Amino acid sequence: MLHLPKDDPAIARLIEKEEKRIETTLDLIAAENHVPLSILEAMGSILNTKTIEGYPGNRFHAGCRYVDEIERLAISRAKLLFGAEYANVQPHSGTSANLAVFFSVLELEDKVLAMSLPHGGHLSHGHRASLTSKCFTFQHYEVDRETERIDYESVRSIAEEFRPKMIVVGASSYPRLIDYEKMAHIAEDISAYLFTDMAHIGGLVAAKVIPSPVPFSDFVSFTCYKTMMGGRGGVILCKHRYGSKIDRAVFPGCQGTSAVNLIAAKAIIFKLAQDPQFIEIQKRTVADAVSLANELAARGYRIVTGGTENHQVIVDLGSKGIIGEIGEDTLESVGIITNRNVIPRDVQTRGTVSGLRLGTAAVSARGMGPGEMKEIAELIDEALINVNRKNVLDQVAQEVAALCRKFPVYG
Ligand code: DSN
Repeated sequence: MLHLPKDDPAIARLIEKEEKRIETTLDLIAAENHVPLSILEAMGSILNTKTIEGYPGNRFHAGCRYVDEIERLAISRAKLLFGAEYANVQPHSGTSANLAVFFSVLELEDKVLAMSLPHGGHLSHGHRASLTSKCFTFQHYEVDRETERIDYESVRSIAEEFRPKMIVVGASSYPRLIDYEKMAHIAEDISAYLFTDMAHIGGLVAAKVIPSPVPFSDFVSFTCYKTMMGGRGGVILCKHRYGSKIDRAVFPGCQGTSAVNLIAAKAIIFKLAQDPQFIEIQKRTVADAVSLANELAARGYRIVTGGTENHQVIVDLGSKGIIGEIGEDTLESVGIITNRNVIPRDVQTRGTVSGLRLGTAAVSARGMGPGEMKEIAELIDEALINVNRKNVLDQVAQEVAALCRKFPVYG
């Protein structure tokens, strides 16, 4: 930073502290990742200047010659990477993308079926706190009580009775693969649109490490900063026949100008995602999650659904008599960054959060593998069984810092 320390020393100092925090802690937040430096360069570049209402070749402000090329590149690379017919790269976020999908083909109060939030769904899938629930009539499906996995027969029977105009599939806290083909059949049989929110798993899908929802869905949304390893912002993929509706729903429907610096970052990660190094990281992300789940299970932690097939490991801390908040705070105190998460069984004991959601995307991007997952599970366990023993927590913190030093984020 050349100029910020002079213009605003307070913010400059806080950025330096945040950089140090990132380097010296283990990021196990399932919705975060460490991005290539080229992404940071693009996001902080001169591209911040341009206002771009409209779409390439049809803007409301002059001077868009180069940014049109950038947006066209982002669109064509997104389509190529995911095998999609149409892409809109302007959404500011995953929730903005989801709003645009809803408003593209639904009328106010239309019926939508989506996954319940405590069972893994997302706020923007019709949670009562979200604008989406005020605009549309949502019903939610849940996971099976025993297996904690989607029960497709139950989804079918709710769908046949409720007759939604759209079915939403995809989750922010669900460690299992989803059978998109089955969901597509359910949607098709009641003439509903199928909309997949793959925000969390976009990078794994891009690398073909897990199955893609794109061939089976009318609409797919995702964000670029989770497994995708890119900058901020969302993307919508859809069948060609919905393209103009999606474009109108994004701009002018839900947004004004988009952010060219973020669109450039999206274009960059869609290029880098074709490199063997990206694919290797995505493979390692899933392998690391499986190792971490196994190592924690071996130490007596109940893993929601019994394991994982993506980057997430959802731990039921109730199996150790700990509430999620204590787990999150204790781990943060030793430099392991996680988030407490409501899990399906919490629905029976309202107000309790007994889950801890872990994600391996960032530690795998840092180069860590199965040996480190064993070490991380040991460190998590050591901290959580000693929540009130400061001397033990101090020792664990030192070991976390040593592990981080061996795997620098930016060297
Ligand atoms: N959707 C939120 C999460 O999963 O944590 C943030 O992206």
